[in-house]
Amino acid sequence: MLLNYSDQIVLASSNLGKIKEIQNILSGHTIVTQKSLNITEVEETGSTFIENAILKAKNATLHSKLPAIADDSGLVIDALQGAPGIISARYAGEDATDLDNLNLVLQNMASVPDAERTARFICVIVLMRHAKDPFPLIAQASWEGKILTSAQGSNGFGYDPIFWLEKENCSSAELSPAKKNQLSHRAQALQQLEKHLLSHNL
Ligand code: ITT
Repeated sequence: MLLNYSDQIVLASSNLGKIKEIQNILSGHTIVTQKSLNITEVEETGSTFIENAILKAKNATLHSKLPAIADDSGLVIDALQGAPGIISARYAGEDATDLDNLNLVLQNMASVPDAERTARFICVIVLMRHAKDPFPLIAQASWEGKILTSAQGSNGFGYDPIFWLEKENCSSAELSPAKKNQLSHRAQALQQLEKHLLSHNL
């Protein structure tokens, strides 16, 4: 099945921060959200980013009969043995806010020295053309940083205020949205996806 730039693609996400970034980065495509099609979220029962991204994309393409893109992402912190990882969105509990999650990371990192505060954002993007697509397009990327000892900056979402970027000398919440959309894990994964689309002639 061919995927043309004019085709609608469903975005299998309910996270407004992600939706805004993905719509900006994929501005050449026609993106509709799963919410606008009344598609309910699927439970993220996988134990890896890739499994959860496939679950989300499959659910959205099944119910919309349109190609679907999903993003499963999170923060992986070395000193916390990879936590919050795949449960980044619900680290402090099922109904936790971004602020609750961020504060729990700060608390759990309180005694960790600077040199051991290394971390990365991970993003896995999956595009499925239909629910039985045997060859989903998959792109994954990471973005290296360090965990700050207190929040700074107000752009972005999630853990951006505590994610320090050595090269940029600021937190990812202090980057402009345009700059974050050039550098981030999500930006890198979506650039790869565009390359896959071109190289597979899709
Ligand atoms: P959907 O499944 O509906 O897309 P979600 O928020 O539940 O939304 P995930 O399960 O992929 O999505 O969890 C991603 C979490 O990781 C997100 O809620 C943030 O806490 C964090 N995260 C991912 N990308 C981020 C970014 O660019 N900046 C800050 N935090 C990010």
